[in-house]
Amino acid sequence: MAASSILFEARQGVARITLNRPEVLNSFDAAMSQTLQQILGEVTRDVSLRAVYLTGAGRAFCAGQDLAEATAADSAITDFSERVRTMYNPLVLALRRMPKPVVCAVNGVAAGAGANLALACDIVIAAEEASFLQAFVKIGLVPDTGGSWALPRLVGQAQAAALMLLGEKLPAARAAELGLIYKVCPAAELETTAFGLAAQLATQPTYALSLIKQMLVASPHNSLEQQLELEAEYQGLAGRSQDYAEGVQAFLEKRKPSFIGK
Ligand code: T3D
Repeated sequence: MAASSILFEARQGVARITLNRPEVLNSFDAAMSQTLQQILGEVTRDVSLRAVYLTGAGRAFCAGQDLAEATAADSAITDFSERVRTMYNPLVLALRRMPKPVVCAVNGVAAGAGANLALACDIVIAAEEASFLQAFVKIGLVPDTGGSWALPRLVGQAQAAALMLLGEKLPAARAAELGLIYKVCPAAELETTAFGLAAQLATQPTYALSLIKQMLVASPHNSLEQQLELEAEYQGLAGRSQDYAEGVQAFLEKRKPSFIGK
């Protein structure tokens, strides 16, 4: 396993994952994608890890596909559809289906698949210097890694169209104004702010958080009636959880709840 292209550490109940190919702005080669897929699978199954923190090493978050690998004569994958299906789609699905919150700390430029990987996370906090770039069109490609799904939902058709068709660099502050990301903070505070949030989330009722994630994904497709029914169903599930029993008991006893994530 090319362990060094992805750094992993478990700390305070948080899976701390760092994209680590800073010399190529953490762009993805096939091995890095495979390693990240494997780690996300392990994190999904490990109940002791109750939140995920994703960031990049060096000055960038991620510059998308490694274009040197994509064009190498000896590249293992030559078909672009196959590359998207094997390298990127599984990452998006793993993040969206992760039964625990994922906080993304965008430390620098996030381009192409790198931008859309960030948008597949639940809460995105970016450094003031960071930017988001739907770089695909600049090299004659189309958005992938879920960008054409996430962008219209996050910022509406008009802004999504401009971002995807023009491929212009969007500064982090503007991304926050548009509602593309949660918020921006000074670079020096990014790690403390974003990791702090992940650590806090790791103490919360994880099962309810996982249901909330599913409600958010279902909401844009559902009618009001369908969403009301989903809320009723999930409230039934959450109401049978140990964390609900603890949350109510703690409220009545006027103390802080101690959630176990079940
Ligand atoms: O099968 C398929 O390929 C389909 C899948 C597609 C998924 C995609 O993600 S397609 C989009 C791929 N990404 C891009 O097109 C972005 C390319 N990079 C850039 O446009 C710029 O690097 C940035 C805007 C991200 C940052 O610009 P800047 O000026 O801050 O940095 P730089 O000087 O361009 O890059 C620094 C180094 O990183 C440089 O190497 P060097 O000269 O120092 O040896 C550059 O070549 C390298 N680098 C940056 N991005 C990539 C990369 N190397 C390989 N692949 C990259 N994507």
